[in-house]
Amino acid sequence: MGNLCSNAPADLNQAEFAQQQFELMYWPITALGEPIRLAMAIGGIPLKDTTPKTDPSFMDRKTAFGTQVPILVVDGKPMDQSRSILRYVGKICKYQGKPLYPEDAMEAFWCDNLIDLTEDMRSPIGATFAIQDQKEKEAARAALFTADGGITKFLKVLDDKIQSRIGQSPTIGDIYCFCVTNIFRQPTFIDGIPAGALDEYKNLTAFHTQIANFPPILEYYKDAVEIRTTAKPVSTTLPSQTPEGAKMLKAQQIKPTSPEYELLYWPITGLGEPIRMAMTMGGLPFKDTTPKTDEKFMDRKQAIGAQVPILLVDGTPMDQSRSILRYIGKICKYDGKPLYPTDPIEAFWCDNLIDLTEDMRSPIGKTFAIQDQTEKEAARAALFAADGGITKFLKKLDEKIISRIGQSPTIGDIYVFCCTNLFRQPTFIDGIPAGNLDQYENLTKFHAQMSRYPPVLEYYKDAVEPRTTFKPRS
Ligand SMILES: N[C@@H](CCC(=O)N[C@@H](CS)C(=O)NCC(=O)O)C(=O)O
Repeated sequence: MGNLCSNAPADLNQAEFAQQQFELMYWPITALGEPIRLAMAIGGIPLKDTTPKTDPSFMDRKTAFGTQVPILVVDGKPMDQSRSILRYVGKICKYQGKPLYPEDAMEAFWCDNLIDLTEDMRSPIGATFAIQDQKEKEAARAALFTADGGITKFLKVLDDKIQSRIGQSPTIGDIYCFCVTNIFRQPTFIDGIPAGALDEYKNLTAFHTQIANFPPILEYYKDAVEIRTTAKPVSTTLPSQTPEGAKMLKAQQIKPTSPEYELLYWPITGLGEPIRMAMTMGGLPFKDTTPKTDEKFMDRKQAIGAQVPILLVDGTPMDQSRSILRYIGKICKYDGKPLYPTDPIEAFWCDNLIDLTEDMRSPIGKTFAIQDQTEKEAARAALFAADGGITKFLKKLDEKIISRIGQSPTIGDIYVFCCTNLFRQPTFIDGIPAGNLDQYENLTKFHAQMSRYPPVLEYYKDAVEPRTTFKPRS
C-alpha cells in the first residue's frame, strides 16, 4: 500500500487509496478547505472531516503540526497548502473514470489556469480581514464589487472564461472556481458581501447550475444548512455550451507538435523569470520579448487582454505565471527527469514548495501601492524584521529547502530560487535590506546548488544587475 513518504504508483488505483486513512483538519467554514472536501466526495474517497467543533484537541494537533489549516492528514502524516493538497487529491480522485486533475499537459494547463484566475479574483478580499472597524470593513468589501472594484475586474474575466467549462467533465479547477465563487454568494461567512453580487454574471450562474447538479455534489450538499446552501442548485435545467465557449475550447485543444515559444514579460525578473529559467533548464528555445525588444509589446498585450507573463505557443496565448510554469515543467526534462514530477506525492512536494514560496513572496505585493518613498521602504524593511511578514515564511522555507539539496531540480526549486533572489541585492525592488537572507544557511546552500547547474551558469554568465544574484555567490 502506498505510504505517504514512499513513491505512490503513477498508475493510480482507486481501491488502493481507499485503504488509506484521510483526515482533513479545517475550520467549520467553507473557504480553502471546501474544494478538498468536495474533490474527495466526488472521487468517492472517505474523508474524516475534522474541525474544532468535532475534535477538542484540534488546536493542540494543529500547533503540533506547526502549520496553517487546511491540513490533510494521510495515515497520520500531515500535508499542507490547500491548492497543493487539491492537486494531489485531483490526481488520486476520478469522476466517471477521469482524474479530476487532467493527465494531458495542455488540459492540465487550463485547469491550473482556472485555479490561478480564481485566486486573482479571491485574493483582494484577504486585506479586508485586517480591518478592525466593522463599518469600514464592510465598506471596503462592498467596494471590491463595484463597477471598478478589485474583485469585479477578475469576475468579468472569469465569467467569460468559464464558458469553456460548460458541458465538460469536472476538474479541480471547476471545483475551485465553484467553491470560491460561492463564498461571495449569500449566505456566506464573510460579512459585508453585497447580496446578489454575482447575479449579473450569467455564465457563472450557468456554471454553478452545472456543477451543483453533478450527482455526487447534489448528494454531498443535500442536507446543507446556512453557508453551504449556496452550493445547492438554483435550477435543474443544465446549461448548454455557448458558441463562444465552443470556440474557446477549440483554441485550448490545440496540440502543438514542434511549436515556437515566445514569452511576453517586462525586462525584470519577477514572475517571468521562473518560466525563462525552466525553459532554459529544459533546453526549450524561446523568444524573450519585452517592451525593450518589441515596440508593439503594449499593443500586443492589450489585444490578448491578459496580464503578463504571457507565453505564446505557436501564437496561442497562455497566461498565469504558475500555470505556465507547471506546463513547462511537464514538457521539459532535466537530465531525463521531468521538471514537474509525474509521481503524485513528489508532485505534491513540488507544488507545496511553490505555494509556500507564494506565501513568502506575497506580503511584498501591497507595498507597491505605497506612494511615499520613505514610507514604502520602511514598510518593506519591516517585512524582514524578526517578526516580519516575510521572515515568518522565510524561516519555514529555510527549514523545508534542506530536503531539496542533492535532488534533481523541479519547477518548485526554480520558483524558490527566483523568488528568493527577488530579496537579494541587487534587486529591482527598492528598500530591500542588504544581506537579509544571509542568516538562512539552507537557502544559501540551495542557492549554490541552483546557480551551478550548467544551463543556469551558461544562461546567467553575462548577467548584469539585477540578474547577478542568479550567479554563484562564491
Ligand atoms: N496571477 C498572475 C499575476 C500577474 C501579475 O501580477 N503580473 C504583473 C507583473 S508580475 C503585471 O505587471 N500585471 C499587470 C499587467 O500585466 O498588465 C500571474 O501569476 O501571472
